Amino acid sequence: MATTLISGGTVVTATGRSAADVLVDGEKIAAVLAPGSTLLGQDLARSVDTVLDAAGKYVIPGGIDAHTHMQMPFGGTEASDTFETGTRAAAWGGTTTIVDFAIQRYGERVMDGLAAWHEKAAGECAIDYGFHQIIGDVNDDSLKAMNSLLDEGVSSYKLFMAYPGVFYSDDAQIYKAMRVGAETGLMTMMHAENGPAIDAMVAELLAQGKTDPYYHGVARAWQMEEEATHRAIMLANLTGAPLYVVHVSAKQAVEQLAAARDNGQNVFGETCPQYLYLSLEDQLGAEGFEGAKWVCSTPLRSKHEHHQDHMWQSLRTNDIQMVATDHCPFCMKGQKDLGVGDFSKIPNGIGSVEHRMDLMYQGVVDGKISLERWVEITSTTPARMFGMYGTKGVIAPGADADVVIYDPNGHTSIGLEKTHHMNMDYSAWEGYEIEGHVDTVMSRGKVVVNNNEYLGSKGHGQYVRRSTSQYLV
Ligand code: DUC
Ligand code: ZN
Ligand code: ZN
Repeated sequence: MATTLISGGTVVTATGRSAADVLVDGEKIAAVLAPGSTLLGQDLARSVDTVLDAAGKYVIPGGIDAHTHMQMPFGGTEASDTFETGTRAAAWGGTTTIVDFAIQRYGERVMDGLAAWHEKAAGECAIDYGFHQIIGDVNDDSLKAMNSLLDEGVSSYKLFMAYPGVFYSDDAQIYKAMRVGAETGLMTMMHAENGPAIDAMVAELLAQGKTDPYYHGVARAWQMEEEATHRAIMLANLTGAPLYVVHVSAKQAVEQLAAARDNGQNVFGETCPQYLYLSLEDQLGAEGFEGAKWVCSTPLRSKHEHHQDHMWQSLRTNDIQMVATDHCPFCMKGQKDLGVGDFSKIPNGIGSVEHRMDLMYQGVVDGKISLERWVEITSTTPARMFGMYGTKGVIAPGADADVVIYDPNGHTSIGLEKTHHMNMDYSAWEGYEIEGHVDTVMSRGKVVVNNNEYLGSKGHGQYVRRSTSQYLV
C-alpha cells in the first residue's frame, strides 16, 4: 500500500486547528502526528512513498456536498452534469463525497428507482457518492419499501411539498411517510414550499403578461416557504420524525426552524451558496432572459429584505447546520431557453458543486464564519447528519484519506466558462474572486487534483453505504 505524508500544514477540524503531519496509508489516514515526528526512530518523510508539502496551508477533511442532482430528469430535460462530469468538477473544487438523489417517480417502485440511479453512477464517479431516496409517489408499496432503505445504505429520503403533478406529496402522504421515518430512523428531507399556491400565483402572473425570469422569484414568495416549513415541522413534531429542510432561503423559514429547535425538536436546515451571495434583484432580475441562469427553487430572495445576511448569521449561530449546493445545472442553450416567454418553463437549477468550498471559504476571509465552522458546515456536519462520520468528515486515524490542502494565500477566479469544469455553457458565479485556492485533493488516498492538474479517473469513486444520522439527540 502506498504511503503519503502531508507535512508541515495546519490541520483544521470542526473543533480546532493545530500544526500537524498527516500520515496516509493506502486509502486511510494512519496517524495525525506532531510536525516532524519520527516513527521507531525513523524520519517519516524519508520512509514514505510520497511527501506532500503543506507548509503555510490548511489541511482539511474533503468537502461533502450532501445535495446534488447529477443527470436528473427535470423540467422537460435532464441536468447537464453526468455523474462523470459532475464528480470531476466536484473534485476540482475540493469536494470528495457527494450524496445525490435517487428518484422514485409517480407510478414507479422505490427500489427500481434506486437501482436505476446505481446504474447511472456505477463506474462513472471520480469521488465517492451516496444516495438519498426521493419518494415521488407515497403509497402503500413505497411506504413498505422505505423499511428496506437502510439495508441499502440509504438513511434518508426526500419529499416535496412543491411541484404538483411531478414529485408533490400532500399532507396525508407526508404524515404517512413521516410515521415510517420516525419508526425506521430515516432522516426525512423536505423541499418546503407550498406548491399548489405557487402554481396558482404562477398562472396569475403569466395571465398578466409577467413572463420574465424575475417573476419566478415573485411567485415563489417567502410566505410559501415559511408556511410549508412550519407545516413540515408540525407534521414532524406529531409523528416524531427527524426533519431536515433542504435549500432554506427565506429568513422567516429559518425562524421556524430555530423556534422548533429551541423547542427541543430534531429539526435541521441546509442552505446553499446562492442564498448567501445572490439576490432576486441582481441576478433573477438581470436584463432580458439572463435571469434564467439563476432560476432555482427555492428562489433567490430580495436583498432589500436581508435574507442573505440572516442566512450567514444563521450559519454562525447554528440555526442552519450546513451548506450543500443543490447542484442541478442546465445550459442556457437548449435547456434554460425552454422558458423564453414563460418563466415557469425554465428548468430549475444552479450549478455550484465545484465552487462550494471556495465560496464558503470566502466567508472565513470576510469574517462571517470561523475557519473551524467552515470545515464543520461543509464536511463534518454533512458526514454526521447523514451517517458517514468517522469514515468521512474528519482528519483522524481510521478515516478515509479524503483530504484537501487549501492555500489561504492562493487565489481563485471562478466562473468564466473556460475556467470551470462543470458541464454548463455559463457560470452562475462568473466574476467571483476567492482569496484562497484548492491546491491538492486526495480521495481515499489517491491524489485526484494537484496544483491545477487533474489526476483523477472515472470509476475511482465508490458507493458509500450510510448509517442513520449521528446528529440526532
Ligand atoms: N430545485 C432546483 O432548483 N432544482 C432541482 C429541484 C429543486 O427542488
Ligand atoms: Zn428542492
Ligand atoms: Zn434539490
